[in-house]
Amino acid sequence: MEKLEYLELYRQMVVIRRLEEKAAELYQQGKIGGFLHLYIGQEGVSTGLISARRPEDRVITAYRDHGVAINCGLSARSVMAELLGKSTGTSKGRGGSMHMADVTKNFYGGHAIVGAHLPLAAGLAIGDQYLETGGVTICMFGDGASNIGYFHEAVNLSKVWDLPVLWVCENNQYGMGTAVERASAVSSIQMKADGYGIPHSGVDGMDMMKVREASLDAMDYVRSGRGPYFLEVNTYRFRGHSMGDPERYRKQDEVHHWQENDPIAIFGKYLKSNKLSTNGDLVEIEQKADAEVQDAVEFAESSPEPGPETLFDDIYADETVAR
Ligand SMILES: Cc1ncc(C[n+]2csc(CCOP(=O)(O)OP(=O)(O)O)c2C)c(N)n1
Ligand SMILES: [Mg+2]
Repeated sequence: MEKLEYLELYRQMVVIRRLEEKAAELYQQGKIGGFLHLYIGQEGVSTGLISARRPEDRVITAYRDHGVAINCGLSARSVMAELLGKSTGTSKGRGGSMHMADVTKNFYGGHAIVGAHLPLAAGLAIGDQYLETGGVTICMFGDGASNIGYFHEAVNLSKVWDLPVLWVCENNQYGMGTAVERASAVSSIQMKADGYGIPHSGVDGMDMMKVREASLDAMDYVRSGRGPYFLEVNTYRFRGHSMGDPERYRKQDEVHHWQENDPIAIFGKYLKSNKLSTNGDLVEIEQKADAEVQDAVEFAESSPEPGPETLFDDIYADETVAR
């Protein structure tokens, strides 16, 4: 990578962090409705992973999706407007936090039902295999999703048909308030791939560069036509499952231990020790990120809500568009 590409990845991580800190504030002010699941602490996962994709590769994820949206190239403005339910949002204000999406950027959302998007990922991959586009589908999901039937159906068929899909489990140690070992027969989630004959590996998700390297290798494997690959990324969410989680299931010492391995700080240190940036460069990026987020809030707050006349839009596909 060139120096500017490294700095761009730092920028993405900081924008995600600042955008979500702001979203938490707006939620507390009652400006965001519904659920709000923050990605804070996990930014290194999607940033490293999506830096390894080519434009033809598709991305699909669960409801902890704001960061993934930013990494896929959706603007801070459109993400913030969606959070506020405004018509200028990525899903015209109809989806909210859990339903960011933009197919023009090959980002297929944003899915609220745990595990339900894994069969959709297999479907996207069948399309690419059939049309020989060379595209790979990157499917991100949580540790909790690996206990769901959909997971097993989709992962199994992906190997039966050798689909071009990269399964990425973000093991953040908990599914809501339940620790992995209380819900999963194996706490190393990647072992589940053995049951379906799919090669797998694990990587430290707090180190964005390690995630990027592991993702580049995994994407090469899938792109070569050898079928699916399974990557487990070990990570941690610094905040509760969603806003209002009293977090009685984990100790503050544990949270602090992980916070000491902040993915943004780790990457900042990497940039400086490899002489890819100075402290001044990083401060400048952080200030620009603050300004970008502030602009996104102003844009979202001044945008209109979806009009009642649009209530029945987007319920059925337009036949002419679908073809
Ligand atoms: C089928 C289904 N069952 C239960 C829920 C409620 N639920 C929402 S999030 C969640 C935990 C999922 O944990 P994980 O997959 O590890 O993702 P994380 O929140 O840690 O990112 C549950 C059980 C749901 N949304 N869908
Ligand atoms: Mg989890």
